[in-house]
Amino acid sequence: MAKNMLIAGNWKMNGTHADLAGLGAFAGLADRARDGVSVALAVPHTLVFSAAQLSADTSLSIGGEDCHHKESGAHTGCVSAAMLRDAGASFTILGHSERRADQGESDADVHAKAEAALAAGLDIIICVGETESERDAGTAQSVVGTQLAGSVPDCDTARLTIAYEPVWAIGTGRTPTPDDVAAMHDHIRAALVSRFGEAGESVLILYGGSVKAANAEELLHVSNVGGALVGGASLTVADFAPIVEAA
Ligand code: G2H
Repeated sequence: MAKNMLIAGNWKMNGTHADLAGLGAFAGLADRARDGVSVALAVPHTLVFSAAQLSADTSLSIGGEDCHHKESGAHTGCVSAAMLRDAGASFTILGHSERRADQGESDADVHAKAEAALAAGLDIIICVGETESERDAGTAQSVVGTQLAGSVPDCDTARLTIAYEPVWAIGTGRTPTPDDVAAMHDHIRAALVSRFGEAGESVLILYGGSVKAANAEELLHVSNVGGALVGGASLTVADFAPIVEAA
């Protein structure tokens, strides 16, 4: 039986309202995806409301790329989970390595944000992944295990997705071998089952890092890969479509 999958785009700090002219084509991909395949797009905060309005009544889910851990207050420049929800988001990415690196987000920060997002009604995609030096040192699995333990809150696992994104593969065009992806996804699955019991078996574990048309088919069929988190190749429907179709 074909497995359930999520193909999620992550526009990062890209896109203006002019780019939403193509959103109908993304929604069309979601509507035409095979049974069991969900399609989502995380967009900059400025686009969430319009993207959610434009994709209402389609199968495309719109989400944010981060949220603050507090509901409201004196946090200039920040956006709360409730604000994302109010704008029409149904999920948010949390703990992306770019935020862990650029904003110094810790596992505890991601944990607090995740609890806030869930409380506001957002589903969560929590990102984990090792750096190149950690992989070279042979500590990739323990690094990812620590990130999982510290970042993932106790929660309804139906609202939780994990994205494994090796930092050295993000935006570089380099990807781990299918065997390396399988080893890490199996490791993450074991950690989820140990933490959540049988419920941990059905949490989707996405692979992220330079996913594109040329490697999607191979990566999506690896053991315990439940979809992809796609950055650069989610910016145009022409690049994104073959990835959805490979799922
Ligand atoms: C990893 C990924 C999306 P890209 O960050 O989250 O980006 O596909 O550009 O490597």
